[in-house]
Amino acid sequence: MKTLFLAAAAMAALAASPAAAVELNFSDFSSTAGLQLNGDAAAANDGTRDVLRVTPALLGQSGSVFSTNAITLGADYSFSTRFTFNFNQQDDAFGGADGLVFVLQTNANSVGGGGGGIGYEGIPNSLGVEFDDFNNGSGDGDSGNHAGIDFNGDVNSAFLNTSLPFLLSSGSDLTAWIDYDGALGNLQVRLGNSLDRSAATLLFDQALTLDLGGTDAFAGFTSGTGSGWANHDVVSWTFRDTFEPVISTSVPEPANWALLIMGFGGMGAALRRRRAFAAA
Ligand SMILES: [Ca+2]
Ligand SMILES: [Ca+2]
Repeated sequence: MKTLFLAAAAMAALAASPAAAVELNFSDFSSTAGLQLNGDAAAANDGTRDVLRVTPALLGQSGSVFSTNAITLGADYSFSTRFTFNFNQQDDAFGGADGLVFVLQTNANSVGGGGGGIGYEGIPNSLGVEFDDFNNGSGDGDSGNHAGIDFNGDVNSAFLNTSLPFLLSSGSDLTAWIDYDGALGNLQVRLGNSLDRSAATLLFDQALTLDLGGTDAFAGFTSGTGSGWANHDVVSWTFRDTFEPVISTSVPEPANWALLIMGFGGMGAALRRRRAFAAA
């Protein structure tokens, strides 16, 4: 009975939370249905996982991936996204280049260029949030390990964070959360080494009013390599057309309720064990 009550409470909590009208959700990229892959971008297997390789570890590559269809955002452009990424197989001379950019733009599902521009340079009517592991000079804050908020295809970032808590080119998975609350006019970017948003580091908490010149937007990623290179892999990705930060690993499917209920049961058992331990 207690288990049933907890499950009912969890369902009520889910029903009360705001629902995105459009949600792209890729737990992996065994299928890229719904995505337009451009240039050197391709689905790939990294040895254990099916990933979205926006650029491969080769000289002078450029790639982009966008939602095939435009996503109609609200007038205030609110959105939330989370993605896990991995830069690997860096070149020996430069230790990897040039990085990955999350891009929201209103042009087409096929835009994007290469090199130091990280595939983002020259895309008008766009927001780019870049994770850049190659120092191209002052526009990069003279940093080879930084994040930036970019507008309209300009890789000289409007806002920079050169104190990242992790090395982008370490070869380990990192997860980014980008949440734009258009009603408040506030963009937050987080970076963590797990799927726990609450444990991630807040890189940007930036007041800004987004204007993409239209509300039918394509969401996706760009990347580029030059004389230095790496595989720039997106491992998983969720995008929502509302401000609705991705907190949990996923919203449970009906088939997973049994597992969830077992989980609640397990939690109760753990609590009981803890109480017993504390009392001892
Ligand atoms: Ca750079
Ligand atoms: Ca940069």
